[in-house]
Amino acid sequence: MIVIGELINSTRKAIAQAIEQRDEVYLKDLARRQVEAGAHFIDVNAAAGGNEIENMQWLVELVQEVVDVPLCIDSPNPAAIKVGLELCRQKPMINSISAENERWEEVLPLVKQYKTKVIALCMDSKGMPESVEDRLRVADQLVTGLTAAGISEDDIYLDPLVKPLGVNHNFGVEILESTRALRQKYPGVHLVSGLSNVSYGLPERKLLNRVFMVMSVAMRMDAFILDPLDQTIMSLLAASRSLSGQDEYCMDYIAGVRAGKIKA
Ligand code: THG
Repeated sequence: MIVIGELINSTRKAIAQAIEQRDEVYLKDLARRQVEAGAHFIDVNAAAGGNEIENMQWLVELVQEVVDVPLCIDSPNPAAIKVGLELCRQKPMINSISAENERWEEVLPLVKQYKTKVIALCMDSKGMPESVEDRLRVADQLVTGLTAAGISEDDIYLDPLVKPLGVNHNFGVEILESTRALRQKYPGVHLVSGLSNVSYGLPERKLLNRVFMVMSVAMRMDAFILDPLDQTIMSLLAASRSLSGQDEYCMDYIAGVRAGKIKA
């Protein structure tokens, strides 16, 4: 199970402000705490406000001063992704490529040049996926294209693109069914989602995010972009991992409980 810590994202007001003010203490602390809480990658997004290129460079260096985990370089702008990758000390992940023509053409060369892992969004030039079938069709283009370009399945993280349940009551089921179908079709690729989109606009969002994570693990999703400082979601993730056959003799679960990291 792979955890991508989502908190250093400039779409959050506190982060945009901290980047703007060059608040090293706050941002370093957030990086450190996410890793201590169990994040395997730190997502770094500096896209909001101006000077994205400069901000990305500053942020990537800053985060690497305090943590040893690889980064997930998150930007709509390929030029910003490139400067971020250039500074990474460990094999990074790109967030993200998609089957949109321009995005594909601009990001694929970066995946190849920097030998990165990559999140591949199940969307194409027609826009967001509207059904399970849309996701399967686009996923096929993505996996075929990426593997043809020499990218190994282990470096591909398909993202079915979670949409808000508050907009349509079927959006949760659509993702769960997509996840199951994608796993069946591509046993060797990773499946990732940004959980918090599901709860957008609804009350008690953490409750929905947590339960959706557990349901997604049951469908064999194996990576999540989430808030690792939510101890409850991290405990549920560990329990879900054991319950879905990924923790022999429940060794990791038992060790986590003994260490005080996993709590009911
Ligand atoms: N897939 C991929 N990347 C993604 C997403 C995805 N990146 C963005 C997003 N979805 C996941 N990342 C975050 C980061 C922070 C927050 C939510 C998702 C967050 N939001 C606050 C909230 O939800 O209450 C609001 C902002 C604030 O704090 O000001 O913290 O699906 N590939």
